[in-house]
Amino acid sequence: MNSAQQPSQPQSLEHYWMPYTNNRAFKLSPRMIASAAGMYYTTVEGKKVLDGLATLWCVNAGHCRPKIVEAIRKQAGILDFSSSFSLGHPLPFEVARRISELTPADLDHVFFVNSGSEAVDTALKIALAYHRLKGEATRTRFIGRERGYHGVNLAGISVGGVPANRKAYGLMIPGVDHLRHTQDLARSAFSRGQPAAGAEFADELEQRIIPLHDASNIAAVIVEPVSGAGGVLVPPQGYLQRLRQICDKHGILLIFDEVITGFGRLGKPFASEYFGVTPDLITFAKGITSGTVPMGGVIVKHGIYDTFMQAAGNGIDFFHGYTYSGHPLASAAALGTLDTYAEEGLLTRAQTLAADFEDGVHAFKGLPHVIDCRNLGLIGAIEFAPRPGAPGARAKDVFEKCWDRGVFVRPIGDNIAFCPPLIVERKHLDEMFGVVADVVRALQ
Ligand code: PXG
Ligand code: PLP
Repeated sequence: MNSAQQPSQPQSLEHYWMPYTNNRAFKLSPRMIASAAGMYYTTVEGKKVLDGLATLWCVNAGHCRPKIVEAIRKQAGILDFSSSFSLGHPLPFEVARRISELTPADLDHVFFVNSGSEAVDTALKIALAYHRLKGEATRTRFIGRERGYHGVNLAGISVGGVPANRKAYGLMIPGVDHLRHTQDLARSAFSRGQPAAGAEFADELEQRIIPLHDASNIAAVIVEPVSGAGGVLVPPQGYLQRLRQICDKHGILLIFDEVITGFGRLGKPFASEYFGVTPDLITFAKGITSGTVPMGGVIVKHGIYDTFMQAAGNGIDFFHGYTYSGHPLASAAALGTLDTYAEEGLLTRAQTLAADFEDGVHAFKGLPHVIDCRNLGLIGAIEFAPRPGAPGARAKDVFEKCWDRGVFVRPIGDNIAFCPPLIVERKHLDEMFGVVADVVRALQ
């Protein structure tokens, strides 16, 4: 087969080691996508499937949108690749400028990478180097949070808090502590939007972690404003504000990992604006190209960028970068995506649908085995009591039956997550929640 031939079915499933997949099960019974448009996939068998998770929380503009497709197509014939290591080409400069227009005031410099995982490791390295440049080289510890997901690189899983992603990897990076997660079923199950109780979970930073390690040894706290892959946990009211205050008081950088929440998920370009809490660094990926070409990045405050510039003398200011940082195809895809978001108002569109979405998520209350419903903007989840002796089995059953009925949603432990493309319409929400509810009503 040559690259011009599109396979309808591959000749062999053997050689591709699929990521985050039960390869044996998949290869016995593959779910194979042939194409996609707007809100729907088409499988190789010709079945349409509604994309209820923006694929992996990333296809915010919907699939195969004309402006994005055209931008990539055109760029491939103009400049296929040129490095950003001491050379340049115009596109990533423009992408960075456009991003800085969307961020809170002085978050105005962007370092490009190719994924969320690389964004996280880059942000942590910036934090270390920054403190060192400021004469505070003892600030080397990081504070993550239980159930946090910060990608799969060694630093990311170290600050991350999803046990399955950590247990096989030994020591990872040292010097990491974790805040407790913010889920509190006893007080806050079935909260609509942000739970009223739980701001005090942030006090653990000041009451346990800082006294234990001393602030002078802590570089940064990294959290997702709304945790996604850890099960969609919405922060309690006042919690993020409290984290910000404590970090400020103790000279600790605050990193918001906005790989999922960035680019419109909550009805603002970034969750930082939605919550009115400004971190020192923001990591992003996914939505910057609506999933079309890999790209991610770190947005830093002016003062952080300046510190590097002033300290560098005549040399390189940051000994870090990926071959494909600022790749022309990714940058073109980003510009096509940002144009699409702007023309269609997608970065604020979640606001107009959030109430319907919330009603849809909370309509699961009272259905068999449902112990929690959570939502904010256009992200949400329902949680089942675990089937005795088989944790995760209920969500997996729901996922499989929904797929068979033409709706894609994601099982995470005993949760089903919803995160539709931002072009979603009321009729798609009805279809998605309708099919999932039918399946849940019959759930054992
Ligand atoms: N940070 C956050 C908050 C993420 O959600 C990453 C970093 C890593 O991004 P990359 O591009 O390296 O995958 C993510 C990615 C899941 C799932 O299980 C979630 C993600 C990726 C893949 C699967 O729901 N989030
Ligand atoms: N490994 C080797 C041998 C390399 O030469 C490079 C880059 O030059 C890398 C890894 C890192 O690759 P990337 O820059 O795509 O992350």
